[in-house]
Amino acid sequence: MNLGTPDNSGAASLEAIARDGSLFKRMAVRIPTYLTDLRENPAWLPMFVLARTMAGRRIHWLGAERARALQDTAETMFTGVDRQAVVEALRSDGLFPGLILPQAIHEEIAAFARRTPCFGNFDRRLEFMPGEHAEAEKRLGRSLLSGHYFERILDCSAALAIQKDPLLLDVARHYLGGQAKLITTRVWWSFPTGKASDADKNLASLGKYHFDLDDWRMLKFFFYLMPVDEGTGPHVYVRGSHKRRALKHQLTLLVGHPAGEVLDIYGQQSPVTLTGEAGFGFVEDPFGFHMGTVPARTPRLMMEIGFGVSKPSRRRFHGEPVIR
Ligand SMILES: O=C(O)CCC(=O)C(=O)O
Repeated sequence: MNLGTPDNSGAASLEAIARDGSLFKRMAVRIPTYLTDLRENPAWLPMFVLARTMAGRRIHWLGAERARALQDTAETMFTGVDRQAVVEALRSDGLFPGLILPQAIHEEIAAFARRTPCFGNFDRRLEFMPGEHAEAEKRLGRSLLSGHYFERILDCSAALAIQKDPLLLDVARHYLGGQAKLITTRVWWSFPTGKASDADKNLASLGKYHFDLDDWRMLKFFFYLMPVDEGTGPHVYVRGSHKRRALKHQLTLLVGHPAGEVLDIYGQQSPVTLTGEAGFGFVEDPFGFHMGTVPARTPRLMMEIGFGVSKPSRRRFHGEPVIR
């Protein structure tokens, strides 16, 4: 057994302090949001602690109700998509990458986004027109990695049409259980910017594999509203990582982990980089590791419709953290 020399253990404790320091920095940006979540809904705490463990999740899944048939008999815009095939792909891979929006729908949302001011880095004080990103960075004196619409997106009828599409709720009920409900609707830009801070990347969920812990069970539908290639910050999902979890990824406060560590455990061949034309959509179980990437060349415009099983938070509905 190697107990280590005094020098070695000194170095090890320095390393541990540095690690804790960086852990604290990574968590610090989210702490105001966590405290507000706790104040708004005390049931958030047991979820936040236990939903990262496989045992806690399995117990919660036991309470999943049978999916009821939808009351809403409206036509879906996703013609030709078989709900059962989507649910089976979600169960096996955590991902189904085969949804396509009608052209009129994605064009209407993109036009709305181009003419509507958005909020930079989730901060309502940093308002700018998306077409004036470079000028806004100069005017505001800081890099702007993301631009969110928050509740403004509810003024766009095409966005509401996707949110209310019966296929999405039907998939959610058959995957998450009969309690499934809408918990998020958000549209945002990710911008190429050389100087984004780690805190901004962390808040925007860009550049680091992580899993989501906003509810016990969740499903997220994502849609690209403009074409996304390798230079547009594509989303990446680690196939299969939603149904198994290394102990070190259960017994940790952090949801984000380095790529090397994630891929060593869940498989070098597992990441799927999702590129596609305007209108391309996919649905994922966000307990699986995933991330957005920072656009290298072209801004990305994306929509998310999320489902969960607990009471939704009004603030989180549009993806808004608490910024200090
Ligand atoms: O911007 C992206 O592609 C990632 C979004 C994300 O990670 C999330 O919503 O949890």
